[in-house]
Amino acid sequence: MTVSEFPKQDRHKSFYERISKDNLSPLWQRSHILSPNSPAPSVVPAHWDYDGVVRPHIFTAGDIVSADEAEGRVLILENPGLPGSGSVTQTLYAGFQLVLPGEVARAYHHSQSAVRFVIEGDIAYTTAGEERVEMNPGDFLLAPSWRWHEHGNETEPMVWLDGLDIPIASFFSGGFAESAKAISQEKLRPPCESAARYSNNMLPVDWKPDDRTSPILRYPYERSDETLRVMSRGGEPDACHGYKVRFINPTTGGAPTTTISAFVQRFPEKFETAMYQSTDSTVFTVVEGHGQTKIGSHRIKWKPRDVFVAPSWHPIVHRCEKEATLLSFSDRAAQEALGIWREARYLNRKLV
Ligand code: GTQ
Repeated sequence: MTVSEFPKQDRHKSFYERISKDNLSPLWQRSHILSPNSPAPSVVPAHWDYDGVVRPHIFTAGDIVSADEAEGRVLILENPGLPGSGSVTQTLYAGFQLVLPGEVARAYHHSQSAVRFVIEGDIAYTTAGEERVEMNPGDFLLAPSWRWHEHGNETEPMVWLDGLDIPIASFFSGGFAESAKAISQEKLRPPCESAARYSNNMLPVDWKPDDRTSPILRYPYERSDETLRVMSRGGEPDACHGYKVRFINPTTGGAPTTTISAFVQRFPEKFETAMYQSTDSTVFTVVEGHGQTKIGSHRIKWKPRDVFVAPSWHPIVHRCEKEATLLSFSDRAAQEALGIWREARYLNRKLV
């Protein structure tokens, strides 16, 4: 019996079986993978309650493993929609890192870029490249690709949220890391030198960047707070975002790293945002205030130091009673560089 003599169903099936042995597959059976009507992420909305859940766990980790033993005492935030992946979104990794007083977390560099938001603790420090910077709650910090970095702490326990583009580097099979002997602290430039060199509306006269990442390693919360205070005194909040700014590489005006964008936003008292969606899945952390965010059909109630995730293209509505401030990061920089990023704004539930 030849294939054309089989009943139609069987004829298709036997054809598919035959071509699969030759590593071929019919697109017409799988066109949804190429052209879904809108993004269909596996990432799901998720929430980490810091004080009630994460804090007790990470301090237990502090009791049972040393920073050396753990090579960085970090609890990974794994998205429940991506079990086993070690990823918080399809493209980003996030982890809570605890550094206890007297500890130094190993010196390290890697092709992946890291951003950090300080969640709790008094002054700790991190070095990246040639500079040592202080870390305080609400600060946004960078460890750009291939810059050596280590973290140390002299006062009280500090916890920060790490955000890295590990899944992006893995996707391109471009993940490399090396560890080093301790960074010699004496050779480092004094703290905040890079802020004076590169973010005072001036640049050293013949300075040329090595890459597209920001030479600024610390964006202190006092500066973010000042900007948001001035903006909220002087104008109306954006319907979808409240008062929102993006952290930039001041030498280009672009995102601080080539892959990760980071933001801080403030909602005035009793504010409810208009519905918004964008293709970048976003990780939020709460600096101040209580509120809730509707993400698709999920409702997440948040408070200071919590972390939550809004997946790509899920409609988002934030609401708060008292004034609230959120930090966030996403892969928008990578998507914009690749021409993929898209957003939609709605007023009174109508696309505008
Ligand atoms: O600080 O370089 O949470 O390499 C995970 C991997 C932090 C870091 C993490 C890392 C780092």
